[in-house]
Parts: sequence; structure tokens; C-alpha cells
Amino acid sequence: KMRKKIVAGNWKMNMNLQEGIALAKELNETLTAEKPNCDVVICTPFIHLASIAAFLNQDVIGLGAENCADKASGAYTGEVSAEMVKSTGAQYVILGHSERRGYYGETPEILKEKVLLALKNGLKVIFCIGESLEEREANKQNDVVKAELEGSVFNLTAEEFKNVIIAYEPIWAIGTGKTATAEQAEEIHAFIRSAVAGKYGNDVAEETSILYGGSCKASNAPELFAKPDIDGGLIGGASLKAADFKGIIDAW
Ligand code: 3PY
Repeated sequence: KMRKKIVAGNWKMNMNLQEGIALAKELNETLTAEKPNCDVVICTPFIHLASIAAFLNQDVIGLGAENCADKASGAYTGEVSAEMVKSTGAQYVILGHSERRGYYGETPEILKEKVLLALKNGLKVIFCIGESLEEREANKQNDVVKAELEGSVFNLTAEEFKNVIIAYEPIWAIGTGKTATAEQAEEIHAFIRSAVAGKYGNDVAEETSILYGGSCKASNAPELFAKPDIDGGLIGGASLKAADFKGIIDAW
């Protein structure tokens, strides 16, 4: 595969500051000693970013946030802007995770603003898409992921889109222990790549990394990563222990 292979951790709302620093230090030491065969990223709660950025060897492990605001700055109590994220030393941001869409009412329109602000501030965006169980049972998964791309990222120029990494996460496989089979995942990853090619052409599509997320772990990662259109993983629970996360990185 010519495009970037990526294993990204999504810590979600786990790890207090001391625990987060300890985990990042352990990963930093392990991966600095033994360089991985892929890009590795950890996406952590906002409040950990600056402390982790202070020691993280970002040649080996990239750092990212899990969200950012849909406004640039101002009277938005409790929000954290893309510019603030960037100023901590972070390079990535996850946007559009199904938990944000589902629990916090993030619409395609809101996500479109977040993506634009993230890119404008020099962050790479890990943009999540994926269908619910109901939508899959109705065989609507392709329409759903295409609409999610059209709603929030297909407005970008090809140049801007180069800083977008797509994460396909079937909602029915997130935190449920259920994983899409490697065949199911490959089928929709290939569809997503064809949608990107339809919008931006084959060259851009071939360079776009499409990650699989949803109960991805060391035991199923090799089979998933062996598929031609699966370029890595966005890892939830299995990113919270250095050994588990390393096990997935080693699948490359
Ligand atoms: C999962 O692995 O369950 C995720 O949601 C990763 O983002």
C-alpha cells in the first residue's frame, strides 16, 4: 500500500491526567526503542494534550484531540477551539465520532464547520463515518457513509482533503465487542474509496487512508489490515493499555 498506514488510539473519556501521562510515557519509550511500521497517533482528552506534548516523541507518535469547537473563538463557555488544540502541540483531531453525533447532537453542518476550522489551523482530521445496525439491516450502509462524506468533507478542495483521514466505524461494532468481518469491512472501505475517487479522482483516493474502527484489537487486526482498502485502525478500548495497543501496531 502506498498510502499511510495508521494506528490511532481514541482514549475517549478515560484516564485522569496522571494515568494518561503514564500511558503516553510507556508508549513513547516502547515505540522509540522499536520503531513501528506504521504511523501511530494517540487522541486524548483535551486537558492532557499540553502535558503529553511536552515529552512525546512526535516523530514516532502523533498527538491528537477527540473533538474541537465549531466556532473559532469567543463567548462559547466550555468549548475548546481548533487553534487551542494546535497550540498545545497536537497535530490531529478526531471529528464526527458516532458518540459525538449521537450523544451531543453533532449534525453534518456542525461537523463541516469543525472540519474547516481544524484544517485552517493546521490539524489533520480523522473523520468518522459509519452506519447503525438498523441501517445495515436495511442494507443502507453505503448511502449512509456517502451522505456523511457529502455532508461534511466533500465541500473541501482536493488539496484540503489530503489532510483528512477517514475512519469507518460501524456503530453496531463500537464498544459492543462485535466486529465487522474483515470481508464486510473491506467491502465498505472499497466503496468509500470509490466515493472519494468519484469526488476527487483516483490519485487522491489512492492516497487517502481509510481506518477501520469498532472493537478492533490485536486478535482481529492482522486479518483486517491485510485487506487492500483497510489502512489501519481507530482503536477505542484496546488503546488504553500499552501492551494491547502495541499488539495492534505490531499487526502491520
Ligand atoms: C471503538 O473502537 O470502539 C471506537 O469507537 C474507536 O473510536
